[in-house]
Amino acid sequence: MLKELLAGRGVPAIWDGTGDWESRRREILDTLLQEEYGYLPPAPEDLHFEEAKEDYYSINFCAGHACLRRVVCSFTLNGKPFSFPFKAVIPRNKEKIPFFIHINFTPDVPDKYLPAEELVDNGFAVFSLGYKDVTSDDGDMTNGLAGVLFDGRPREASDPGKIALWAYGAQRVMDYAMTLPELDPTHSAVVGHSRLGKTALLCGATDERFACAISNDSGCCGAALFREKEGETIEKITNVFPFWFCPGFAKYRGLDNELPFDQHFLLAAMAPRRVFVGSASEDSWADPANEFLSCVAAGEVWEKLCLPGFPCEDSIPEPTTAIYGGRVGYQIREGRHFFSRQDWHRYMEFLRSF
Ligand code: GTR
Repeated sequence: MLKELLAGRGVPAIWDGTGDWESRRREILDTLLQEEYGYLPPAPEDLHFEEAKEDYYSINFCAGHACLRRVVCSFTLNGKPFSFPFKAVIPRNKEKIPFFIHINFTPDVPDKYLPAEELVDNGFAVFSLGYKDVTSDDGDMTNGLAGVLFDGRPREASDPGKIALWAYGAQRVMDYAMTLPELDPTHSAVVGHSRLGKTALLCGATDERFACAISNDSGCCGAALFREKEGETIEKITNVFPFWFCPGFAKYRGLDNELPFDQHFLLAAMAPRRVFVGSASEDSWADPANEFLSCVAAGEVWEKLCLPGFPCEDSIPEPTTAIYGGRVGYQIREGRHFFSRQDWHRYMEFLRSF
């Protein structure tokens, strides 16, 4: 029934299972970067990290069960220097620590969207990046990473929007995480809420070091299929937030039901790695049903790779449901657009499930 529903809506097939998945993966990623998000900047030069000295606050963080590290990342891009801060919360005296790289609205740790102590108590490390420390959330392309990259020139059709730049920042945090031997990169996830859920999916899709990408209530241009979507559409999102995307994306306004790709391409770009999508029952602007259907459509790729894809029933789930056991996972909780403790527990559960 769900497969027929998707076919009836004209959701494009991702892969026929012939040839090499990795080259097809690169093709679908290329489509998404060229048409929607813009290409991420090239690799940084002279990348280095500076850790602030521990103080009373950082030593006693989480009753001393974890250290809170304030780190500054610096590099050269486009011949110009750039730096941004982030925070790391790492359980003490542990090995093979699973971890999240959290792209957040504020640099604060803890934060309403980041129950850091609870993650530590469950054995997880978390890195948190305040997205505006990478570049502002508006059409100003002269500050932060955007300023360094564009240097005052106008953006071209496939130049990155802000989502791609925030994703690039989170990849630099991963560069730092990879230097810490106590962490377990096979249980690493990039995670974000809403616009930063869109960012987390793009970040994971374009960087194979992330074992998994997790989006919370990411909706339009995140996990949700455009076709027959409730709430936000391409026209609505590009009217208010044109700067999140590449300039060329505006040509798809009004074409949500016809465009040559859809958001299941973004989920599938994680294959053969893992992806987890979270929805909230009252978040009709994001459209939980279309976030779920996107997982159904993407799951086929893993099945064609002879891996467990998306093990769901043949119907749209009621809240509260969580689907584990495949390389694509999904959960819907009751309530509104928010990154809740309950959501975090589901994501920790997913990372524990493999
Ligand atoms: C809304 C936007 C959504 C979502 C949300 C958020 O205004 O329309 O796509 O990203 O913001 O980030 O909180």
